[in-house]
Amino acid sequence: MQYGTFDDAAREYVITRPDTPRSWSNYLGSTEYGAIITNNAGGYSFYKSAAQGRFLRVRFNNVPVDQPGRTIYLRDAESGDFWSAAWQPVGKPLDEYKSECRHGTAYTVITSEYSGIRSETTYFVPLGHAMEVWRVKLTNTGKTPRRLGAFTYVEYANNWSSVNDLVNLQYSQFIATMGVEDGIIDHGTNVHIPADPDNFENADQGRHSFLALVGAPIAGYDTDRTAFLGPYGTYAKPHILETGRCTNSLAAGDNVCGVLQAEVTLAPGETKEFVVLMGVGRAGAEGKAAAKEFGNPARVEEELAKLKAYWHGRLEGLTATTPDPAFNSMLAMWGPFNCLITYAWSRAASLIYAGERDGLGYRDTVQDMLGVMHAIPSEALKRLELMLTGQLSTGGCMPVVKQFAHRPGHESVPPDTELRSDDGMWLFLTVPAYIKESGDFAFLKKVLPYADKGEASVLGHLRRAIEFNLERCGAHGLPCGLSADWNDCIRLGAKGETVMVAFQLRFALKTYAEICALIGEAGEKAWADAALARFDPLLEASAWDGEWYLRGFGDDGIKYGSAEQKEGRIFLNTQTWAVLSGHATGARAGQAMASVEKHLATDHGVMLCTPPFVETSMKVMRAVLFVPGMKENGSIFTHTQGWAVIAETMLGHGSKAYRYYRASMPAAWNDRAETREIEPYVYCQFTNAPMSPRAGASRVPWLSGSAAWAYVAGTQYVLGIRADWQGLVVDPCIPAAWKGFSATRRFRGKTVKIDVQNPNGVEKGVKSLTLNGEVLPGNVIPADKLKDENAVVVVMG
Ligand code: IFM
Repeated sequence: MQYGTFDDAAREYVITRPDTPRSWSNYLGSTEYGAIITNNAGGYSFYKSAAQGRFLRVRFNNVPVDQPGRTIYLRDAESGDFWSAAWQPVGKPLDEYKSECRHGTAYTVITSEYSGIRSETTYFVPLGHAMEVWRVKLTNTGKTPRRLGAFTYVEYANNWSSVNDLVNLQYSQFIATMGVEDGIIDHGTNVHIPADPDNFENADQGRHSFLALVGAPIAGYDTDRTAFLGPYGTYAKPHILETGRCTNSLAAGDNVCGVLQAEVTLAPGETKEFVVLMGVGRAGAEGKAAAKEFGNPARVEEELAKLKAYWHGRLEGLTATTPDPAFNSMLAMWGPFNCLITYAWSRAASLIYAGERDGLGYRDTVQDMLGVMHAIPSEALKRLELMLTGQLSTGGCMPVVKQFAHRPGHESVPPDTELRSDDGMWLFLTVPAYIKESGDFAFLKKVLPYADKGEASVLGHLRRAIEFNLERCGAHGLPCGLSADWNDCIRLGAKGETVMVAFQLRFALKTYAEICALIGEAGEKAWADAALARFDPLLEASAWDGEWYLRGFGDDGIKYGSAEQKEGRIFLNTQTWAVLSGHATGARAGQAMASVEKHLATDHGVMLCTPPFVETSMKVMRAVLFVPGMKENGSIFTHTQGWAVIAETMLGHGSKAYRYYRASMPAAWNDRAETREIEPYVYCQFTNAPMSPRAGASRVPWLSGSAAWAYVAGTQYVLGIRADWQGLVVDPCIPAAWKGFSATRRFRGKTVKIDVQNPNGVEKGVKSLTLNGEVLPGNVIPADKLKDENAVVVVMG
């Protein structure tokens, strides 16, 4: 079943049926002012942090999940009939009510047609502003004049701590104070204590937000939720919509809302527009200034155009057209947009991440940067530096770097048992990704503090990360798992060993040696080479199970991910990372990946492990906590799909790699959206595996490691366009049936247009590469040969 279509030219997803299986959301704003909006205008808004800067309430896991939101109620003054400008919350019958939602690049447009009135509401956050704009256009499509009431409804969080707002009611119900100044609503919390704008995390400060409506006469307001909804009213049937007139209630304590009532008269065929402005600050100051600035429709239009240009620019690091329209839709917008949003909000704000967590998880954040490096290398550099200062002088990493409170050089060191064995290993992907993208080798010499004490060059940080794991090995000489490796549900502790991190460590040593060779650090290279020479035989001796690689060893010697076991006999990650790390090559790599196909591949992608855990003790294998086939207990964990795809491309299997890629690609499920249930335009944390009663249903959309790895796998390994130390590599690995594809890549300030031809239907291999008419050897385009505009022709064969 299909609920919408991709409009690639506009970079929008167009939802034509509002009754989607779940609320399908989009992100507005920036890390200064964030907002989540759904296809029915549900969602919430926050200043800097969904956890500590919440001022618009959503009641998580509500029915439906996105309410309350940003509602505009419309009411016919003659008949008293009322509806909402998005299908919900009023929910008129769909044979009388038509709607369309266009989710775009940080804006959403919702149109409706009901009873001869067309509405179009555009929601966005102007660049550089801590406020959102709702531009509302109303058109009378009928033959008689109409008198309408338009009512905004937002429900405020009483406390800017989202948890306090929803849970600590004995406090938060008694701290809100509402006011109205010049027709602008002022929502105040703790208003008798001073603001402390330089100390964002100080919860004890007075704060305000405003709500204004400009462009139509205001007939009244309500700020008391009970006055508006009525004690037994609902969002679908508010008391005031039945009476037709606001009561000008000024709430103090209890629950507070923002209702502004505007009167709009429309002649047949006439269109009128007004603008609603909601943002951070006082009604009398920031509210008034916003109303003055945005009272003019041309100004609103100009800001919207600026916003689109800004985001489209961010998406243009790479554009491509392939024979697969679904892949094209992901490449045109949703793949890179998903990466940029995940990079911005980490795991802090969605309809699932409900604002209880803040801060940047180490491993997630370092991986998220991989998906945006080609688009925003200088921004990503700042984040990378922050994360390097989250590394401890022991080489381990703070599990979470608190971006509002992080104090490099002064953090206390958590015990080893709270550290993750993999955290520092991700730096060996992201530091090279930055240098390859920018050519900035000097970064390796930049000195940055450790989180607790001392400092080192970036190269020194990398060495320390390797040493951390080399110094913490178990009985087989492999790294200890500590509180988790990539898998949060595998707790191998200070003695049990992780084969996944063993492969990552191998990758780290190889990469470190490569970097040192490039910058002439011969001694360091020799150190890494020697460690690698000792490490490979250890892996060979202990990690191979016969047909695939083990997952790890418990401190009691139990082998996880072994054919000897009844549950969790084979895991995906150690097969893919054996190949990615360069440890498994040739027949051995082929055998490991053949086992993946035989035991783990499904129509939705490759399962994390099988069979799922039911009886295994949870001491180490905490996946047993989950329903079989969900999350770490054997689901199709989307984050890991990219690694399977990359491994297959490294083996030259273009058709199989793309089969895996497409299986978990959201757009490929657009015409079967009822199976996946979530947004068909974004990645998710996992899809239920066949053994789950919810097989095929996907969960935790938007924010996960999946976005970055899917983007890296699709663009850098399927299309094969990736930055390298000295230039841009073009090394496609595609389905034999593809006759070619074209792409444009921005690289170190230059534009490179690439035309890939595959006349003989091969899956991998570059026969010739021509740059601006000059035939070059191999598949690397040297950076120093690039002009401002370049034409590259690659013939596969
Ligand atoms: O790797 C983790 C990630 O850090 C958070 N979500 C789950 C993944 C697998 O456990």
